[in-house]
Amino acid sequence: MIATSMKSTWCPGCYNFQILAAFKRFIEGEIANGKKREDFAIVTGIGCHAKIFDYVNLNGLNSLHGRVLPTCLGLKIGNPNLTVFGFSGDGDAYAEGMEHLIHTARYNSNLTYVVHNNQVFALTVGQPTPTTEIGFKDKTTPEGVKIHPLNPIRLMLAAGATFVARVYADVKQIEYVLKEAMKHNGFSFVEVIQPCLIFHNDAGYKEKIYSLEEKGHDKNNFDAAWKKAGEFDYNVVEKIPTGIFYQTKKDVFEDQFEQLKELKKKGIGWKDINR
Ligand SMILES: Cc1ncc(C[n+]2csc(CCOP(=O)(O)OP(=O)(O)O)c2C)c(N)n1
Repeated sequence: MIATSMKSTWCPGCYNFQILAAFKRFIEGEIANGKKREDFAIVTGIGCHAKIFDYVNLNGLNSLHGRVLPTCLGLKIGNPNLTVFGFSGDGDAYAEGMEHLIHTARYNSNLTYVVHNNQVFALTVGQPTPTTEIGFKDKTTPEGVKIHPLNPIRLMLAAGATFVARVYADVKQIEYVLKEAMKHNGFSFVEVIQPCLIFHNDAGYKEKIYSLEEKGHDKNNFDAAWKKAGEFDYNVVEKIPTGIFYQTKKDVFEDQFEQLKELKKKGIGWKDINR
């Protein structure tokens, strides 16, 4: 069973439930196709998103705020054969964890990073993050946000990420992109637009979503990806492209060190580690 018996403490109707459902379906599918639970590891940061750790029966670490990616990297160095998934909120990924995000994209370690982007620090009751729109008000920012938000898709393209995707919090879309991300040999960045029903008004986002694939976007074309990434600046919501913006091949971190290559060949598993 991939589900745990933990009672969920997410708000009723939270879109994190969609991410959890998609991830569980994806893992169950992989297990049905012959993978073992022990082949996977998950790492989470701190925040509402991080509770996914309690609801999925897989090995891993509920780590520190902003430190998901170095923890994922550590797991890959310890056992390069593990299939590793990291989960962060937008605060976790783009504020506290920003330096790790850039360098992990640059390293191109073979792992998948899922960012639950609700455009607020939700667990600490709704402070603005680097992707909050101008004018957003809360108790810490009574005059409203004045600084233009960051565009994480463009950031990832610029940092050299080899798989860059954004999806809406829809179970089918997430499951599809997780499968593609897992097949990809390198760092896969997957942002999920995850409306926060309590602290961020995302009304109307769903109507602005469109699929890059359906519009014939060429995911191997960097310039086309850059252009598409500019269509939604996280500030003004006119249209939100979703799907795989960019995918390319580049040397993978784990394949560039003799010791890691040897570990990979040996195929170490939990048996060897527990000895
Ligand atoms: C180093 C550090 N700074 C701040 C905090 C306080 N803190 C706990 S959860 C949280 C907000 C998390 O927001 P986000 O990463 O966007 O995740 P969400 O709750 O929205 O899913 C913060 C700031 C912390 N635990 N550790």
